[in-house]
Amino acid sequence: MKDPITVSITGAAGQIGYALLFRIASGSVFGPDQPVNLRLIEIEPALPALQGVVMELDDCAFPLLREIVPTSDLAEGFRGANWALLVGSVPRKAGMERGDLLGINGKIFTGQGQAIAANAASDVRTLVVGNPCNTNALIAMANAEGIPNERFFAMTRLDENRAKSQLAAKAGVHSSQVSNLCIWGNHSATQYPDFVHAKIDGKPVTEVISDRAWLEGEFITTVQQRGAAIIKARGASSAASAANAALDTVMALSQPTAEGDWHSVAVCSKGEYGIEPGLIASMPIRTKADGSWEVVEGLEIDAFSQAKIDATIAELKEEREAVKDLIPG
Ligand code: NAX
Repeated sequence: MKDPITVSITGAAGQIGYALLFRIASGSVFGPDQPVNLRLIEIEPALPALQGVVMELDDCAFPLLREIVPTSDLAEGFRGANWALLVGSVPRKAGMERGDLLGINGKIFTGQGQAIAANAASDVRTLVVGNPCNTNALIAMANAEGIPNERFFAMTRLDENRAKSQLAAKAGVHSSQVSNLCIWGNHSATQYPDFVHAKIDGKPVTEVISDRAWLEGEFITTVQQRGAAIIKARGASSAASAANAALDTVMALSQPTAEGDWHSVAVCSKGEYGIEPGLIASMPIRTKADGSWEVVEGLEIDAFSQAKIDATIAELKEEREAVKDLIPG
């Protein structure tokens, strides 16, 4: 049996946490021979609810689950973490401006970045799910001295999965036949789901779906607004699909990407595609056999796509400006 892997999860008593933990503990993420330790981090008022989740984890008697540590202490919560999944954050409430939310949540991620740097395992990788996830990841990264920038990620996989599902439905195929779907930029309503490079059964989507007006219009807005549509229908924000996408991201970053394909995740730009270095922006990513990753370079960006990418990158710059006091140096 392998040594256990340690996964720290913030917001573990929340709805995404509830949909995440049991799949990790069951072995369906890290494999049937990989024992797991869970370190579950919550704010103090949520510790009783978290205790209930721990009781349920106990009641599953998962063979691979070694240790469960529920805590509100960040040092204890991130101790020895190989993966840190930062899900917890404060939801936007009525009357709150976007800038207020950035400020409130930003403060959470300075402390978490510092605690990860001080306590996690030397190979720790951090995936931020809590919104605004790109900018929260930027803050955590900037405050995690000594951890390489390439180990910080923000989740856009839910957007990728949503886009694949929309394209598949329009083309009358299964979503598994859609590949090379890149979400560019911010996980927000400005994101650009790139249909130009996406493929269906290896053919450009634009050859399979001739309705260009739909691709440039309804397709993009449906993906951008899908979160709001789920809230309207369900009365609560996406949870199971978000948890599923977080686990898809962890798995996509843990195993080599299929030849010729890529996956979407927001990473720290080094200037690829003219995106300002240092921003956490979603791009097409390939995971290599040695476990490292690279941005897929050399894609030709047409004028339509460039305008969309410029808009979402401009928003990321505005967000960074709004939290500049939380970014050291
Ligand atoms: P919930 O409100 O159900 O759960 C959040 C949990 O985080 C709560 O239990 C709360 O006590 C905890 N929390 C708050 N501050 C914390 C802190 N400082 N440390 C530790 N825990 C803390 O929200 P849920 O539906 O689970 O969503 C979590 C986050 O995911 C939200 O920010 C949400 O906006 C974001 N999402 C991100 C998505 C993405 O694609 N990147 C999609 C889904 C989701 O909307």
